[in-house]
Amino acid sequence: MHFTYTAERQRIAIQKSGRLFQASMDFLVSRGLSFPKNGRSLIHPSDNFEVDLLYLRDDDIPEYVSRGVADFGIVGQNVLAEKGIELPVVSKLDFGRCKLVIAAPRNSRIKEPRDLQGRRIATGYPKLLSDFLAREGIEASIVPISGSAEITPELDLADAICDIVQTGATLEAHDLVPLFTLMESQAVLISSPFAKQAKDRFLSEIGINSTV
Ligand code: PRT
Ligand code: ZN
Repeated sequence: MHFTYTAERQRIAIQKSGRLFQASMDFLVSRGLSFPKNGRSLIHPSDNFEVDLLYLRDDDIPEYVSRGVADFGIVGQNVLAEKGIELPVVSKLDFGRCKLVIAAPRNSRIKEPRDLQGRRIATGYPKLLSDFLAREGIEASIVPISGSAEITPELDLADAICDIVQTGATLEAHDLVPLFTLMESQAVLISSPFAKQAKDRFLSEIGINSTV
């Protein structure tokens, strides 16, 4: 299938699969958009709006939106902040709530952030962690990983971790204790900096007022 891009046709980037996928779909459906059930190619046209969904890794959503390849995106504030890409936030969406925390093993001597001096911290959020350490004047070694940070202290890859927590069950399961919250996060609707009029028209058609 070939898609002809017109200024009026809106592209919305959402997570292809994972924790935000279903809630993102539910949100769009709640605004009146409908999508035929046939398969999930990477571009999914709506059958009642001039809208295509783009299914992406959540980490790629800010880049696509900042370049105007997608007009809108739904992504966690944690991912947006880690990418360091400044984009207009149309609305907070009140799902995907979580926290980015630093945690250390219960039996470790690390009890507060300054105890991290000279230690190794595993994280999938190296930018947010290094910003925090710089602000606090702490020199620590960041061990960049892309997931499962909770396992790294018991494997002696790191002395502490900086990762997302929701219920706290995963920290608990690995005998880790949260020391400090770097940020609270929820899913947000972000918008590209281009073609503002067409986007505003679309937002008013689906009854969204910018709340941020
Ligand atoms: O494949 P893709 O790159 O798109 O997905 P992903 O694996 O990077 O992300 P995914 O689907 O795990 O999460 C997408 C977004 O959901 C995150 O960026 C957050 O904004 C949000 N979110 C909400 C969470 C959680 N809750 C969450 N609990 N993201 C991850 N977790 C993980 C966390 O990393 C940890 O391993 O769940 C574990 C902790 O959960 P609790 O409940 O045991 O504390
Ligand atoms: Zn991701």
